[in-house]
Amino acid sequence: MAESKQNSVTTDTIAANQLAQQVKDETLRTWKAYKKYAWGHDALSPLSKSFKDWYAEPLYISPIDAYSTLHLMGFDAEAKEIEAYVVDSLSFDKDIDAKIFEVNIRILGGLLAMYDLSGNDKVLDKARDFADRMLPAFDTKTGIPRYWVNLKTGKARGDTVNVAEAATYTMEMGVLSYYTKDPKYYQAGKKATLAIFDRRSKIGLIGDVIDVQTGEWVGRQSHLCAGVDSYYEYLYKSYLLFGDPDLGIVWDESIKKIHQYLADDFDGKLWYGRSDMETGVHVSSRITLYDAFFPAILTLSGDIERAGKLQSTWAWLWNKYGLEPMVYDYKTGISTYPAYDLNPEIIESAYYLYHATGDSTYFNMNKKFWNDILKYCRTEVAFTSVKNVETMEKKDYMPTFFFAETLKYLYLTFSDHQNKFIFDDHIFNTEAHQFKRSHFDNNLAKIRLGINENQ
Ligand code: DMJ
Repeated sequence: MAESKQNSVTTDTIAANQLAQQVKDETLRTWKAYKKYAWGHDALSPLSKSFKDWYAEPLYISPIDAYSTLHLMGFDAEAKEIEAYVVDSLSFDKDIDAKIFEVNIRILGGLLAMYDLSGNDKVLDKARDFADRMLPAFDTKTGIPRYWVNLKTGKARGDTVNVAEAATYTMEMGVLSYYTKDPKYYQAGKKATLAIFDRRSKIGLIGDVIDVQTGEWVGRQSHLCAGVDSYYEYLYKSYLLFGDPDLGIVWDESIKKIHQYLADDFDGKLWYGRSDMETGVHVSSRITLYDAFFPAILTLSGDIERAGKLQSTWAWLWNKYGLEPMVYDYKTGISTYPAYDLNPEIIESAYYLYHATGDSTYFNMNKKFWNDILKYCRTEVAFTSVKNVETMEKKDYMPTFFFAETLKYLYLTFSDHQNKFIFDDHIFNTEAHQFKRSHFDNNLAKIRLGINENQ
């Protein structure tokens, strides 16, 4: 018996190593395609073997997103090449209006992880320069940033934002404050977060869309779906990383309300739907694949049982189609937006659960998800999004987060047994850029981030 167990462990280990190697090989193949067809631009168009930029001028988003994954996988030459380009050739002095939420999690988050991993002071200078260009957006009556900011002029516009766009800044801004010893960044991010929480209803729920000047709710549905998701994610993760008790209080209050008003047992499965923020009454069963981040946060906060139950709901949905639809109504069983854009969330949650429990169910989930991605999204040179998970018709676009998140979480799952990556010493931003917890001393954070426990 002992021998056969030994053999089976060995066989499992070999299989896991092979999967990890396969993800690495595919990452390198995809990176080479980006370099060949899209170098210097934001994203690869894998079918036309061309590129797409988000704005009139490129911001180099794919490489900045790819760096932390290439580094983690040991592709040192490729990572160094990105670092050198960022330091020597990349200027953010561009007359373009950038979406503040997206560039925060991808560019500022990516640059800060690059600094955390490389220790290159010039990278930190770039990150600070970029954040300084973002900060004018936070100059509003509420402290919630406007939607767009011009990177050259600082002129901001867009007074209506969703909650994720309003308040997903504490981690990047906190890391920057820690390293620059200037609290202004964290204070701006925290002010925006508290501005959302302070506008909760009598029963303690928040809405989903807000006016940054008046502070009035424009959308009054409460949920944790796309458009809100990372607000909750950053409450807990930033609390863990910096030890700010204010964020801990907001998280504790919020998570109770989420379970009380949004959880919905339907057809033998656990879902989290949409409720009216004033009454708590369920108003919609429309969910998005982004919501699959939630089992990961539940796992991180120690709620493994609930995380496992929810994760099995998400795996069921994936397996219903063979990939995951972007928008789905769990009561009608219909997807109103059936695209799959190579998103990472369900894979991220399976990774957290596998690491926390060692249960092979979660390893096998990610093996299945990876095999489906290989089957439906792999192209001659890279991977691409899918227009419709019912027909598997392909789009011609590879989002930058495929490098940052999806490939990384797959690799981490399959290489978890190698113990090379110390999960407990890391926190990922919402774009999966990793930061070492041991780099952030909570006592120093109090000073550098301006955290005042008596506030
Ligand atoms: C990523 O850009 C981030 O994870 C964001 O928070 C929402 N999800 C996308 C990828 O699906």
